[in-house]
Amino acid sequence: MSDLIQFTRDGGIAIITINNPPVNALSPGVPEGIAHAIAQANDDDSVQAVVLVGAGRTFVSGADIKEFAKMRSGQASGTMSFPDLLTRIENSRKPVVMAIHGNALGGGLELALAGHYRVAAAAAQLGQPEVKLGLIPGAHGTQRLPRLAGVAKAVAMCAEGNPISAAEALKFGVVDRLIEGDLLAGAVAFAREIAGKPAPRTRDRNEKLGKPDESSAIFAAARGATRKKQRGMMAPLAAIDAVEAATKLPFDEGCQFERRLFMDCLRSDQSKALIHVFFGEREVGKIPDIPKETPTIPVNRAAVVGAGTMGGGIAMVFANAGIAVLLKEVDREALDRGMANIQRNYANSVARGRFTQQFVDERLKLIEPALSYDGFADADMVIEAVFEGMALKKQVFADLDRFCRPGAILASNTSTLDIDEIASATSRPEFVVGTHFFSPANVMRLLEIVRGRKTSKEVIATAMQLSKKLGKVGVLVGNCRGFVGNRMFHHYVRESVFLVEEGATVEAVDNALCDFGMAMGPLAVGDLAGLDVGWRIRKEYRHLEKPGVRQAMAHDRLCEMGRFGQKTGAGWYKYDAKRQAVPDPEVNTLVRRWAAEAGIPQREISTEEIVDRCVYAPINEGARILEEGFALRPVDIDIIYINGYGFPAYRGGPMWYADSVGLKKVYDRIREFEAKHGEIWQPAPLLEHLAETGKPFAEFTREQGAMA
Ligand code: 3H9
Repeated sequence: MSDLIQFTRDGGIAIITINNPPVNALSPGVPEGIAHAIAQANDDDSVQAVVLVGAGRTFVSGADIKEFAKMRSGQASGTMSFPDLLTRIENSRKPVVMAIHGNALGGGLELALAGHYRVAAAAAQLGQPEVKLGLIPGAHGTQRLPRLAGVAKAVAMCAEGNPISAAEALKFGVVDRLIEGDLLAGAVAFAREIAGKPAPRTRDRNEKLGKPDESSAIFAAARGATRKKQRGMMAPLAAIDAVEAATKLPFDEGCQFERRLFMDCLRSDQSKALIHVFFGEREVGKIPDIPKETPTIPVNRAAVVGAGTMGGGIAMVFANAGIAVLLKEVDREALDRGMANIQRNYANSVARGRFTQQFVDERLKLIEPALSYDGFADADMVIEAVFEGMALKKQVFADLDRFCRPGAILASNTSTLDIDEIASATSRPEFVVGTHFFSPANVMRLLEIVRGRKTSKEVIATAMQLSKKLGKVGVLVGNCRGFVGNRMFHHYVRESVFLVEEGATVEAVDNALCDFGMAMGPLAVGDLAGLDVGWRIRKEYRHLEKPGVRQAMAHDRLCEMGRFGQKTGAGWYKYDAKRQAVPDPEVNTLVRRWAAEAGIPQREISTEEIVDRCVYAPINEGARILEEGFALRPVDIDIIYINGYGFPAYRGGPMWYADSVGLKKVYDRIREFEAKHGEIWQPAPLLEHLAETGKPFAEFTREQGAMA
């Protein structure tokens, strides 16, 4: 028996333990080891039943995702196919009880479904998350799950990819019993109960499949919801097709159908991109000069300065993670308004079923409103979220330096300002760091962690660790204007406005980018965030603009008219009382007039040009950021843009997307734009170099840079 699989006995019960840390993935050797152990149990007359369990913190979290590249090229390293193992388990003469704790995900759940019985610890999670990797269950999951859970539940689990709790799994018949206390002891006791009785094979349990016609409404509704909620993704639709096949085809034919779809998905660009994102989200947590063992500072109490939209959202993020937080404002009216916003946000979450009232009541107790710095001395970390102006921020940091205890982390939520200059207002720049949350802070997953020149490694390690606790993806960035995300986004917005000024309609620009897969069009995003925000920043930095270089102007003109976006009922679009966008022909007319005054020639603009300009402009800037060292790796940029700016994960992020288009092609197109539109399109030297040498961003490695 290999080290990956252990075979032990408890009287007449054989116990097979999978031991492949950290998550017991089905790496090469695991299926072979299980098959060998099942054969051993069947060969031994004294074995009455088998329990299969995971060692460590989990059952099995799925196929080994690192193996997929080999599988794609037909060079899988294992000697046994996983689906074949499942058939052997199902055909075992000795009944097999799957004992689940931690996660049974993907291939892990498929393994469990092939057993004759399943028992689970109360905290276990079960799911088919393959669609999140651009795949579908590839080892009979779409065929066995509906036989246990029913068609509707199986469709939801396979197409949406979200796990269910053990209690829900029990309710839907995926699990036969919940075990309190010691799982293995409970599973062995269960195995003794069922030993010697006829063991049900999941493949034979057809009662819940119903008649094909009965389920057609379920499949139609699932396809409709998928096209809306997972726009542009192919795997969820394939998953629905595969579950539908379970209702129409005999088991083995259904499995073959599933396999074909699985392989199609595995070879797709979407799956390659989503797997890149999966590993990328873990990679960004690894900072080359800050090892895992770096000590961190415990954060048990926090404080937030500023109870505006961002400050209130940040306070909620801490409260949601169970961390008590003080929320300070300068006057009673602003504080009350901030607390009322928080209460309204929580009430909406209860109404939408995201949180229970009890959860919300407990969270609200953790947020303590404050009008002074009293109590700040007890905070382990303070996040400043005041108005975006350097003078004010420096004043706040000077105050924090006086009121906070030595060793407390002082963080700024600035989205553009120089973190070193902010830190210079304190006597402890090594404890100052940028924590750039994205709006709405309690929803958006991204947290840009800005490394100042003097920020200590302990403070960075703490911020990275804390981001996980807060449910965020923390990405370390260097201290440049706009950091990584906003620095790139600036180029994206600029192009979208230029395109409108050159003759594209507002709707044409937004639709083109939505069709590309962006969560929203750039102009609609401007309306949501408030056009005045960028306007104010542009005014602050006007002195840095290079004379003679074209600047986008239409959004500033709209602001001059008081059209700030959703909050004023009009921006690029008009908004009704429910903040639904309605196209406003007047805007297109106004822009035509402003363009004529500015002498900008008007023309027909293709969808292709809209997408290329809006996507390649931030990619070009991303290349500069990478070369200058303000992002550690291309994947850091991808994770930022996906989680903070709505870039479609199934395209892998902007840098991955550029690689998939081919950097030479991207470079040539940028050169075309440069010839037409001038120096703002000058290719980044790194892009030029890679295009000329035929290399992708993915092969870029840094020897030095701003954060090295
Ligand atoms: C599938 O099963 C297809 C089937 O239908 C069969 C087809 C034939 N493989 O996330 P963490 C690594 S598709 C390889 O930080 P957590 C991860 O990269 C698969 N590696 O821990 C990390 O490595 P490192 C369906 C994996 O506690 C380390 O383990 N399954 C895998 O926050 C720790 O991971 C899924 O999609 C894997 N399957 O979260 C589940 N999983 O330390 C994917 C993890 O070097 N996994 N690693 O950075 C997860 O969702 C989370 O990892 C999990 C644990 C919730 C399990």
